[in-house]
Amino acid sequence: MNAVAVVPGSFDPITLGHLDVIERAARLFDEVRVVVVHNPEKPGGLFTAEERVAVIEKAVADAAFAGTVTVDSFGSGLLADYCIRLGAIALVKGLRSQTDLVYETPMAIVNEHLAGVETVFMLPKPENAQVSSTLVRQVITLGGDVTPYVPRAVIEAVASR
Ligand code: COD
Repeated sequence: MNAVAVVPGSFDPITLGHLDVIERAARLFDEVRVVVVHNPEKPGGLFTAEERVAVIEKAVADAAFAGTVTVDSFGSGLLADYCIRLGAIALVKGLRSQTDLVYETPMAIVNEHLAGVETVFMLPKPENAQVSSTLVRQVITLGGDVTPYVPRAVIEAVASR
């Protein structure tokens, strides 16, 4: 069996916390599809969906696990349907806090119900536990250095603006 997992997120922008989850998913599954999903609770954004995909592709290519990871974007519709179309058996998500757990639990239950897709939760490494795209966007907008929190591809994308 070719075990395929989906790692969904807003990824605006991808952080070292996200990249760690993607790398660990790539160790567990034969194929990993990272999907930029439009989150209606997070309108606007620093990067467009196309820019986020390009930055993730660059960050993954720079990493050793690039071979089994592909990147896509998904504008509207159910993530469960996307998983069915892809033949994915699992969603992989990061769980940093009780807030994440409260947000993710109903979605995990519904996705299992709609598509038979399991949600695998990964706890962050301690150094990434407080890292969020929201924090990174704030620091970028205010002209600060986000090098400790993001892959080099994000730094390059910010510099090229
Ligand atoms: N370390 C580890 N994990 C992290 C870190 C970190 N530092 N930062 C974020 N994460 C995890 C998050 O907990 C999340 O699991 C994932 O990475 C993505 O995070 P974000 O912030 O980029 O993306 P979100 O939280 O805006 O993405 C939410 C989704 C769009 C994935 C979510 O809303 C979803 O699954 N939507 C599906 C839409 C759908 O089908 N709805 C129907 C009901 S289920």
